[in-house]
Amino acid sequence: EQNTPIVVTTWNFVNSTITAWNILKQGGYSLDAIERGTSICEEQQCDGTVGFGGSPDEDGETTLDALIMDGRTMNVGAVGALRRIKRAASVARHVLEHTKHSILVGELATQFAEQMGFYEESLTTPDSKRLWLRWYYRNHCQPNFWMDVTPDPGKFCGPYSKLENFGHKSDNWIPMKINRFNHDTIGMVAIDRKGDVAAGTSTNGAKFKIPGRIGDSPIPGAGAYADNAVGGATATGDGDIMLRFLPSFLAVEEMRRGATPTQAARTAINRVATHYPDFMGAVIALNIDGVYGAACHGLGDEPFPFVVQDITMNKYKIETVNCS
Ligand code: SD4
Repeated sequence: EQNTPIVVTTWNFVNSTITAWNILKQGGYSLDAIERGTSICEEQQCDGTVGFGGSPDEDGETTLDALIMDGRTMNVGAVGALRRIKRAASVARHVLEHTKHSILVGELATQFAEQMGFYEESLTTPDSKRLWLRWYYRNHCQPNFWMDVTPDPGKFCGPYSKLENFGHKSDNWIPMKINRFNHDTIGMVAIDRKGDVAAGTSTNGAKFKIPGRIGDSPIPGAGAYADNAVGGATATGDGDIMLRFLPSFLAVEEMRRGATPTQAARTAINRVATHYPDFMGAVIALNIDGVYGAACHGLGDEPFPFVVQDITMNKYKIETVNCS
């Protein structure tokens, strides 16, 4: 008995799962489920770590990484460090559908998106500006500046003139999220009624990255991978480290060799941990029978949550896996 259609999503991105599920349950295509599911996260700025207005780079700009992979055709579309376009997942889909290429990056990916009819808009929000300002002054000024010093333009070491909306504790200071990663990518794997597997990711990457940095999320085999013959996988976590091991590809290959999804995800995570015991990350794997599993590392006592909905469930289910 197969549990397909099915969709699995990293973290607790419930709305994305519901959106994808609604497509799958009506007999829709897995690639559409992935595109729409990841897009809703971008629109709703899931957790501040997907879409516009999150993870500013060192210059304060938000850029987006996204990937979509079709396990039926083994076609891939991705964008890295996409600037000034909110809908990264859809741009990735356009790379897949309308080009013979796989990955477009930076300003030139923006140009492509515009040619495809997407419009430019700023990805900066008051929140992302405040985040950046806090980081900037912590790193460039007195260490405890944010805690106890009232801003005094004369004393600044940075470009105070840029600081309209300056977010000091006394007005609209927001605490930085310190648990978990400083970034939570959405990664999804879906199988539709026909048995077509698709996978994808979307993220605004790592906070305060060097401009130009892309993570694992837009890299096929790293952020996600799909193959109709086997299943799919997706990864989240310390992208700079994880992409060196192509954990999503590894998980799919492990399943191809007969591993269960849980074992496959564990093998992929362990491969990274062997070399980088302090890394933080998680992998979800799903096989073509609709069996899924996950593994994580470095989240401390916190379990890793992921969301599932398949044909046997009336409602999505949030599952968790312990990291040790
Ligand atoms: C990155 N892997 O850009 C992404 C971020 C992430 O959970 O997955 N966070 O490194």
